[in-house]
Amino acid sequence: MTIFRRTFIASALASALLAAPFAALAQDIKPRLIRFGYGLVENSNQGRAVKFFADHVEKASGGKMRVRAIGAAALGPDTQMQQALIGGAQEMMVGSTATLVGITKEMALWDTPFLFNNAREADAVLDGPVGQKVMDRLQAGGLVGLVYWENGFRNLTNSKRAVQKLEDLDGIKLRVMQNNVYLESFKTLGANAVPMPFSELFGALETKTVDGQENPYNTILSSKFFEVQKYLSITNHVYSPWIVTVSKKWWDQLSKDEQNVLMDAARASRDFERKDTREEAGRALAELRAKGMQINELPASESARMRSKLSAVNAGIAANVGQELWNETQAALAALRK
Ligand code: TK8
Repeated sequence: MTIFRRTFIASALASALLAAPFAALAQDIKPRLIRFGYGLVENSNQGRAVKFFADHVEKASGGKMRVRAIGAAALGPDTQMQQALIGGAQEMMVGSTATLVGITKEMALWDTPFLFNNAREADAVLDGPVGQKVMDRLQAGGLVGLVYWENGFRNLTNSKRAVQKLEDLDGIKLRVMQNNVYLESFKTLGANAVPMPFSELFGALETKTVDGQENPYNTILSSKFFEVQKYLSITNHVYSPWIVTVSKKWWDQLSKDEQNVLMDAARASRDFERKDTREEAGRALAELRAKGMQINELPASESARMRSKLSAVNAGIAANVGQELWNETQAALAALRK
């Protein structure tokens, strides 16, 4: 027998011995199922980005990790999904940072009116050390934050009248996210602010339980708010991020490789989502006009009044998130504006 043959037999024997238990094992290893919940409809910037993430994960893991994307708040509104993640009953979600303040008070930083002047500033701060610091605080609450996506600059819609000046908001019943900064901000502006989960919003607008709401153009379009709202007033009063989160309970059970697959896919989805969202926002306004919405831009003088009135909430936010974090954010912005 040649050396070659002997080695061949030995290795064939070894594989035969190994193959039996391995085959049994392979059958036991079902793909890891990731239930990924979100609030908007499938045909939205949020839905498209979740789909992108899902495809990326399946490809990168060779099918060993599967993402089941569940949109339209079918797993419940943001706050309910957050609790499911913390308890380990759901693996992932994407939602507004604003609804996370009950878990991580520092998230209120992103609710600061007029914090960012443009998307470049938002990307730099959210993806930089300040954004990371705020995201890391989620871990103490049982969540792992992966990346920020763009929800976008928010604008006002309502069924009563065009908002041309601050006084036009008087008495308008305006749905806001379940978040104190939003509540205070719109009370300060004279509206009758009503906190409500996003999943109830369309119905509330339709039945006139509320007169208006505020969200980026993309959402006004994808959620068909144009069907129940006549006026759109361009205010850009705050930049709103979304954040992709994972159940920490579940994350801690993953291998380093599996965690890396999710992190890489999250980063790729962030780039995809921001590009897609910005492209859509660019044409959404024209589409909303074509759908019959009456659109007005707030005159510069009123915009300035709005800004100065809203600055009254800043001290409260700084105290709440911590003066040090507030100062760090302002310093980062000052550096970007130099
Ligand atoms: C979608 C929400 C939405 C947010 C809101 O689940 O609640 O108004 O802007 O994007 O997170």
